[in-house]
Amino acid sequence: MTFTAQIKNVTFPDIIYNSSGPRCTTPEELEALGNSESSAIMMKSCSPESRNGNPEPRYKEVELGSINSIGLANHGYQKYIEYAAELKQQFPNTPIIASIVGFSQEDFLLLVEAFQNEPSVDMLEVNLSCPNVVGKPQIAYDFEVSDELIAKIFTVPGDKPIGFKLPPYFDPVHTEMMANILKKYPVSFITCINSVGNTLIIDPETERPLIAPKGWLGGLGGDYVKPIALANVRMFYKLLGDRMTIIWCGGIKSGVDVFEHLLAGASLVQLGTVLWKEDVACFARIKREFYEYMEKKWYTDVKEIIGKLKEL
Ligand code: RRO
Repeated sequence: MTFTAQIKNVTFPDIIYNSSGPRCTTPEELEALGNSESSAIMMKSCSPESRNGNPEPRYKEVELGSINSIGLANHGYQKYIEYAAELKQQFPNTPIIASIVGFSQEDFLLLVEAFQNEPSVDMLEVNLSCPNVVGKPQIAYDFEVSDELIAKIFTVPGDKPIGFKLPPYFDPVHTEMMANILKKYPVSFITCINSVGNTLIIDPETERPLIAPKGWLGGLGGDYVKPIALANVRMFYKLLGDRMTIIWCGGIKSGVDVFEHLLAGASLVQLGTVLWKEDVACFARIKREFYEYMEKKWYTDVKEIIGKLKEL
């Protein structure tokens, strides 16, 4: 069985790892990921300065998924450089990925430069889609601003793969507009999708919303979002699959989910809500289920299924 993946010079020992967000903020959480069957260590999106994030309650689980408004709580990028150096010593064969967010172009450029210069970081995921900072709209919904920012990011020297975490798009015209921007630059990968932003879940017992920040609105993940993520992966695979890796994030909780997303065009997958719910044991379980399903279908290499969704 061959289940590895390659993005530029970065080799992934398997195709399932954590998404930025759940259980990847503290050194202890990052070490637990290194000791798990996650095939990479993705760190929490970081900003130039440390942030406490939004007031509690800011994360809740429900049967079909999760809602969060963490508000980019993180220890500041300098700490994640330190954490990455320590993790690399402990887990030399595991790719370490920095996730970065800025509040201005200058912030993004500072962070890209810092992580490009840090040898223990293998890859950079630039988050253009955080839905939970009050007064800051999701960058990737503004095509002009995104284009200008992405152009600037690729002026920073460095040879580490850079990719972008995108929000869900709900109209193919918008997907195509973003694809046309991404095509202009040496983008190595895109991660589809961030949580579905600004949703509301109500508890009918208490007659209250589940989370407090931002007028009770938060990013939705889990089962709710899987078909949205699938559609985004498929649309971007059709538009960009020949020039960059498509990474799926959004609603995976079983090995069969992984199989479906590979069919749609993803080459790697990230676990979010299920990692929050089950902790790091989810990697071994989902990997085992995926292997079993591949065996049942007589496939031996992920390349046999990536993008191979059959026509109707
Ligand atoms: O920290 C958050 O509230 C958060 C971020 Br940065 C993000 O990109 N996506 C999300 O659902 N939550």
